[in-house]
Amino acid sequence: MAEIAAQPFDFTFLPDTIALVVIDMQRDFAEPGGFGASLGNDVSRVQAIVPTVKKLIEGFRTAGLPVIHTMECHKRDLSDLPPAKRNRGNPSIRIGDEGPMGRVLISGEPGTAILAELAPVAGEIVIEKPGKGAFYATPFGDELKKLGARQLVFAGVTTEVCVQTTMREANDRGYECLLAEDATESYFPEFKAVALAMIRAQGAIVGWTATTDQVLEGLRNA
Ligand code: C5J
Repeated sequence: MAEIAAQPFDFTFLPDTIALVVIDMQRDFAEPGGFGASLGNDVSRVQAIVPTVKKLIEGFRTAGLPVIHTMECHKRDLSDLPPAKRNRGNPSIRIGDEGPMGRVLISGEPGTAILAELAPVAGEIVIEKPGKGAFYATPFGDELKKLGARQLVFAGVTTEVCVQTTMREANDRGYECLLAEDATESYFPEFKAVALAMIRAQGAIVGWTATTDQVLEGLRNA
């Protein structure tokens, strides 16, 4: 067993069964004119973590370990977009509408793409998901089983929405989950802080947290 120095205590893993899951590092959440900005959010907070997410991805690639990317998006005919999701809130443009980067959060549109700096390389799994959690209505669970993954390191956005939802779903399915604290971000700093605290509370009730450097050091020592 190898270890990553983490909170609330060290995270143990087998080098053969660990994978990185990068949640929704899409232009729509990180760039002006996208879905995140349309809800009134400051997207510069998401842009700021890009170099750290890149470093984490490169560490997994260098170690020959799997990297899985998720994208929140919907079919062109909106058949997987419940009206309750489309009509929620008061965005300046709604999911499926034409925006400055194409149709908002629609599969294949420019704004839906993963940021160029973090783009998947050949062979990496990309999961398109219509919900906040990556297991709902996707092949994510089957892909994890095929990989034989048991421990998952998480990065991406936003901490308290898609990242936390997916971590909780994974935790309930028996995966041991660690969130890279500096490779995740929220539009609301206070929500990020509370989400990290919730995850590791009560003896890692949802999972562990560690910095990207701690994760990479654990991989190097494995
Ligand atoms: C949101 C996400 N916040 N990826 N999506 O709508 O967290």
